[in-house]
Amino acid sequence: MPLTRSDFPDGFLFGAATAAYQIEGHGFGGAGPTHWDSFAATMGNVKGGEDGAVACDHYHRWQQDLDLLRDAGMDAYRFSTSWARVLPEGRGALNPEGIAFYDRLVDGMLERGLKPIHTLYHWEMPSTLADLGGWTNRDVAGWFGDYVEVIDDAIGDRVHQIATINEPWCVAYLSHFLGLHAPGLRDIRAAARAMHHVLLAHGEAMTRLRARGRDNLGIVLNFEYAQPAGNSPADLAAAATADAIFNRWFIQAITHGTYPDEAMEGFAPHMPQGWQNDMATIQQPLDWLGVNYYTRHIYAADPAAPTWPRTREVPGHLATTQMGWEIYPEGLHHFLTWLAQNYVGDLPLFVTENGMARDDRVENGKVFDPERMDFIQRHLGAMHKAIGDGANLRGFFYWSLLDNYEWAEGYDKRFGIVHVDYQTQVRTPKASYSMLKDLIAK
Ligand code: IFM
Repeated sequence: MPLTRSDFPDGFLFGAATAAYQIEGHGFGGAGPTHWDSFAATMGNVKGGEDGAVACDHYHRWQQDLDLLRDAGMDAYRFSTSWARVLPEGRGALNPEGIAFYDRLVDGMLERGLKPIHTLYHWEMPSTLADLGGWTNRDVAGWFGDYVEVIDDAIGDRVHQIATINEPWCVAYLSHFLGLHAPGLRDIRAAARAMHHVLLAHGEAMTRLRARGRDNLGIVLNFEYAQPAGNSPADLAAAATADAIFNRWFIQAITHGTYPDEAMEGFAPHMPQGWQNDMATIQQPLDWLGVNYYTRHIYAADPAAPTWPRTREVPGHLATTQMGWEIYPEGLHHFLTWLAQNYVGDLPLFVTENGMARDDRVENGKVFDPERMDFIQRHLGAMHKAIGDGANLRGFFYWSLLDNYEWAEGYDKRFGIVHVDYQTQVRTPKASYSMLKDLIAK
């Protein structure tokens, strides 16, 4: 039997998520340039050189988009504010148009009965601060703290829940070690610094928001199941290293004030001086934790690799999404129970992102996406089982409400429960939207 709202505890939140740069249209409303604009303008970084200048034109169509959430019966909406829209130079002068936009947006959510779940940073570092080293510069914690206070002045009285940073692994490792997201660095020293400073900025934001009397504060971490390719000690160690970098680094720092040994094997020589003194700031108590989960990866040892981490990925055999990601709901159950048992105990957890990309087409005015419907049901099954196994899971946000700018993949990959025609900006709710609407109503 497909799961419905009635299978989940009272008060469980159903919602959808988006992020500012991916939907708003960064070219509108006086927003300043970000490192994603320059990354996208650089040959070879983003498919088709596409950027977020227009995206889904949510900046002008936000009322229609909020109506879609309300009409699906959603309880909450996870959105982010763009630092460079609020402060075009990252610091100093405010952009009144940007502040007014977020003010209207939050009021629009409340008018429609949607709880605003606010993410403070979903990846658009203002270019002026990127010029100063962005996440590699220790001062980023203070810059971020100042921005947090400005946006909190504007909307903090009305948001229901606040997340400091979305997916610090992407902010730091994917962007400074693997070079696949802005600023596109492949440098272990930069990566070690970003891995630490992103947490320091989180701690700084938590401290400032607490001092302002805010509660319901958390962070959104992403997790990918790290499966060893075989049973050899070398493959087990390879998977443990990947798990340390991806899954344990951030939560261990926040809850235990330490970094995992397998990751420090590579990063220790490159960490900023005196990093140990920052761990108390990083270890701020959370009110909730956001879990983003999409897939698993399989790791084998790569002893011949000349440099750390000496792991390589091995292809799996499961069905994949348009991103080429294996569909593995068991991993979501694993992380929800593992987090509860090892790191956060009874702390409220939210699945703040989970979803799949599919090559959706509009046919006769409709989009039929049965694979996505199945994906959602299977992952809801994993959440339901995790609750039964003791995880204090309080909500699920589908990624994403709309098809949108999928970063280095451009506009090709469609994650939405609502199709967006980027030529006309026409929105077409997909069959998965109707399925979610039905299951929420029951
Ligand atoms: O689109 C992204 C989002 O910005 C962060 N989490 C993963 C999604 C899919 O790749």
